Amino acid sequence: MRIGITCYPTYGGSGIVATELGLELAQRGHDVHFISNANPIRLDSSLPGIHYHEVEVSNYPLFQYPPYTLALASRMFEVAACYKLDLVHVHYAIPHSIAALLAQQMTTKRRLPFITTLHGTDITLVGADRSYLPITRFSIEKSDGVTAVSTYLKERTQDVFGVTRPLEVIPNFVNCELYRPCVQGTRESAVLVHVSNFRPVKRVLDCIRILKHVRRHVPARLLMAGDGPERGAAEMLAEELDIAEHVTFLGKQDHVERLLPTADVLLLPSEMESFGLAALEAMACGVPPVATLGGGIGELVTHGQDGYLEEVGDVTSQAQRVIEILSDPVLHARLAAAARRTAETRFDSKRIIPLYERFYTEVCEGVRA
Ligand code: GMT
Repeated sequence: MRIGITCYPTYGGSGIVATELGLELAQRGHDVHFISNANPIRLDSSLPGIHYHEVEVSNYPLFQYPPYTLALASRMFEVAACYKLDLVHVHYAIPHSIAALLAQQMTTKRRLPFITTLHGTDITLVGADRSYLPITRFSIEKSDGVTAVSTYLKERTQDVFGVTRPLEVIPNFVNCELYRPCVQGTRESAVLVHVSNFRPVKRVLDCIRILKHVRRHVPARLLMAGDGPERGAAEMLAEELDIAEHVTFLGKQDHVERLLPTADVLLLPSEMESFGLAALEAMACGVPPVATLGGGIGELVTHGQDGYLEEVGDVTSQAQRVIEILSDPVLHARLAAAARRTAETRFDSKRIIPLYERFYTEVCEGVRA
């Protein structure tokens, strides 16, 4: 098939999922055209079957806000026409879904179906903002197919927007050949890792507080991978709690598959995760997550079996779980093996990509609406 993919090209779960999906589809013989305002991170557009089309947004002084959605719709329309795309698949509803709807309406000579994949904050935060709610609901209703990355997100979408149209759950995936455990050498201290875009919803300050608790019982250090608005506050807190020398802020990382296997535990203390891709990537590397209850993460992590889930904000309980894991090598090995097994048996890209392929075929045949 010839597939157009639009996503946010920056660091963030939806862009990563879209990019990995495109790369996997290209490997399976599809022709994949990324349409975005920058080359998505993790995308090597020189690979066979991968194409990248940049969206230029003119910044005419009259425009207080450059009309990106219109530029994107125009580019989608052009790419769809020139490369005879069979469908357009947009990741993150706002504003990509509306741009795809415009491109579809501009394509008058044939049918150009589009699929919207809902990722999380497009529904839970941004989509539920009064100013975006009607247009997000409209674009969901007008999509030829809609997928959500968890059952939780599907149900939130139904509740928040009152949509009755079918929503398909296709969970996120991980390439278990790329993300895999590595043999640990002996170390002086245990390694905790956190990977995110450091937005308030991630509660990165809790990672620092957890480390403070943990270090009262076990020597440990914390690797903070990523960047974003809360990084400065996290750096300050590490100083205030007198543990700055045990926290390393790595900034944005292009190869988390090399970083994750070096850790013992992943911290994911988020306010809410519709799925929790960072947890899945860690699990594939045999790194058990200590994460928070609520959202869709319970569809991935089974408490006590392949990781732990505690209440949001309860840093004492989260730290206690970390201490348990780090103090008991047998427990750690059991959780690590189970985490890897979960990734392999339920979320490996080999299992999930065919679900997208089948969905594409059904949408193109008009079976889904
Ligand atoms: O809000 C973010 O953290 C970024 C966001 C995105 O769309 O880039 O992440 C969401 O999508 C990921 C991929 O599907 C999910 O794994 C994350 O759980 C989800 N984030 C939230 O729900 C907060």
